[in-house]
Amino acid sequence: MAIQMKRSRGLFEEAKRYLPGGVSSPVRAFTAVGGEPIFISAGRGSRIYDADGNEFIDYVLSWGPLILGHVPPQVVAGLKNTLEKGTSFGAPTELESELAKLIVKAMPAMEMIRLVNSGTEAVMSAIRLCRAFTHRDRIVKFSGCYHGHADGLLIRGGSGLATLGIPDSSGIPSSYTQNTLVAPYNALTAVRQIFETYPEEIAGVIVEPVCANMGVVLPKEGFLHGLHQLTREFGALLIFDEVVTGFRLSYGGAQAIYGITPDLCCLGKIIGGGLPVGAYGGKREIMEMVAPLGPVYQAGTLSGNPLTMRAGIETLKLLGSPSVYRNLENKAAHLAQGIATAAKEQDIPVFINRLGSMFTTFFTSQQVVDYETACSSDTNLYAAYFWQMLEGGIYLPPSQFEATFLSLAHSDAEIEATIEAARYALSRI
Ligand code: HOZ
Repeated sequence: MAIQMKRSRGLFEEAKRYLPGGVSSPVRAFTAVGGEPIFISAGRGSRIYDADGNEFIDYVLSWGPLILGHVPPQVVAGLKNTLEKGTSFGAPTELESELAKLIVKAMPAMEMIRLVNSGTEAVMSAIRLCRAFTHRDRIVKFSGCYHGHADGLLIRGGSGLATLGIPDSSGIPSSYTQNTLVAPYNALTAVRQIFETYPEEIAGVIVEPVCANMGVVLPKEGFLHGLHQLTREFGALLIFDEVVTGFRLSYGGAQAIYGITPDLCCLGKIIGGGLPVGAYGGKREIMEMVAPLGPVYQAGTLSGNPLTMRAGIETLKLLGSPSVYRNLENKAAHLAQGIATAAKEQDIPVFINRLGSMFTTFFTSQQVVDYETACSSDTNLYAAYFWQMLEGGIYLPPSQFEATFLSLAHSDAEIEATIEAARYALSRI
């Protein structure tokens, strides 16, 4: 039975008249899976409801921030209370320190933080700071790692670029990217070669410690430690982009799991509890270079606004107990195993990369360890799977190169229903 999409289609036609591609962010247009997007009208717990009245179990969760599910009561109550007192002052409030304190306590690498409005802004500012601190210009990034859409980083960046098959964005002067050096993810030897070519010119290495934006790809043993060592050896900084993984993989993020202290770290998503947010932070001596203390300028009218701060504080408070992450781990492990078994039953080769509550089902028989192997996936098969799952009431990311997320609101019964839906979907593609 086909889901109803009449109203969504009408809304999409209307949206396309005013918004490029009808969307505010490219992957939402469903280009990679064909067809047209559903328009969401509401969310509650693990569920979303679209404009045609269809109901789905949501595994996108606003691309990661909603680890508690939609409209968690404590966050909503906090937001209502704060809303009545004013939404933005462009002046300091107590809430900023309260959120900062929670973050600094959870991630000791961040001795001080600066709050911004998106992950893109956090990364862009961290790179500026990294260059100022080291008095060097070159940055190393990895193909398939996405660090937002700042000019200098849109080279072989995963996520929407991978989804749409765009290697580098147009509109960026080559002078903006000439200092960006790209290595394959998980390839330590290539990174050493780059350092040996430019021994005194590399300001820093930026990495998603666990990739979420070429689909989920895990670091090989020793890769992150190797990066840490190389940056020590050559006097560069190590920047972890934990916009997705911070407070997602564990309360202390990927850095706590792998036992690495980056020099700078970028956050977003979960720390805003579903409202627009970003943050960058690191060692005190580095952060003290940020204006007004130091010469690195960065500012924002809505940065640290009370609503976002309140949503972030309430969210982090609810994530404080280790049982939260055990619970997420158990559910996600069961779901990923269920999908793997269903695929095996149908003789469909899939490779599932998972850590904690995020995973990707790659339609490939290869092990996915980097962007190249991620690209070995059969994206047509993924698209067919996506639509079958949607028909079955399951909303997955509309791209092979994104992560599937779970929340605390997903019940065991919903996980079972999802496995059942996957079994049926895989038998039909
Ligand atoms: N490519 C983004 C997530 N990795 C999608 C953001 C969005 O469309 O909201």
